[in-house]
Amino acid sequence: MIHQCYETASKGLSVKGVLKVIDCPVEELEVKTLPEIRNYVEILVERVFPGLRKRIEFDSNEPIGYTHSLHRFRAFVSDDKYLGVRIVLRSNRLIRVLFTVPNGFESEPLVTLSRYDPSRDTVDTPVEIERSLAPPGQVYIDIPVVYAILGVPRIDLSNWFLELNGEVDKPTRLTLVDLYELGVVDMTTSFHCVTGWSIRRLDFTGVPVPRLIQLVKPREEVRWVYVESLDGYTTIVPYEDFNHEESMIALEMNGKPLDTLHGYPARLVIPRLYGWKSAKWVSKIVFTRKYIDGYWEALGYHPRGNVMLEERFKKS
Ligand SMILES: Nc1nc2c(c(=O)[nH]1)N[C@H]1C(S)=C(S)[C@@H](COP(=O)(O)O)O[C@H]1N2
Ligand SMILES: [Mo]
Repeated sequence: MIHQCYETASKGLSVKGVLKVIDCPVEELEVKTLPEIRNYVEILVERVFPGLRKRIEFDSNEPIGYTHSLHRFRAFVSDDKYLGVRIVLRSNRLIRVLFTVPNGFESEPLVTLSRYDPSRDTVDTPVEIERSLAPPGQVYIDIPVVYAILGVPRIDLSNWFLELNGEVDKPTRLTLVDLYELGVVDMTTSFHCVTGWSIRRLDFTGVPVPRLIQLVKPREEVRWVYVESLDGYTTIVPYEDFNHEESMIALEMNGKPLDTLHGYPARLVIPRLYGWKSAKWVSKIVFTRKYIDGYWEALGYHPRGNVMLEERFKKS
């Protein structure tokens, strides 16, 4: 059922009281009903954290595209302390379980911990968005859903910079004026959230990423781009997808400066990857050879997230 797990963490998750995440691929189990899933939660908690006194409570569930669903439970170890349990299903197969371990939680998992290797999950050649059709498992809606998992940060423009550093020849710090002076372009694109909604057309104005790349000159070894936002949100993007002609640091949406809710003063827009890679209120971009989980990647979401390949969750 479970052979190995990964231990991971992310700074945004720690803000939410999560010390670490134990992420375990599960050899496919067939499930038909929520009570069955709940039974498996008991078995899986016992497998990974044996002997903990526990009471399992259902929290919530939701579809992720047409093919996947996410089911959240709580495994109480005392009256008020619980492990978060996230179950990922593909159709009627239970394929992954993640335990969110809260601060101050004492027990260690009794499983082999290995190192997650993102290269195994990114062997497929990236596929571009097909403009005429909705991507697999997505439905078009009219108005983007606003997400701010760590809240909407307060912005003080006199103190705001976009920092670009890491394994680069020219670490750089740009103000909003500097970004405009680099030259902005207009782009109309579709946008796709991993939960299954898409927007057919959004008009963005911003700096194409390749222009920033020319400026900072990442070294040859760079493979990943780790993005940090003012709210503490983080995500990771393959360098190849980041340095793509359609990727931009957007400053305007639909002809106006970005709304605060949509990431003012600057957000990333990478149309061919799921929306969680398009970090809002972006403040720092780090070029690195090393893979690091961001907020959602630490919760089992895919290192790349190519929309046409339906890379919703990690596979290995
Ligand atoms: N800082 C930050 N950026 C974020 C998020 C977030 O919660 N915080 N949510 C992501 C997700 S999951 C999606 S789908 C898009 C949604 O963009 P919107 O809120 O502008 O519609 O923002 C992404 N960028
Ligand atoms: Mo999303």
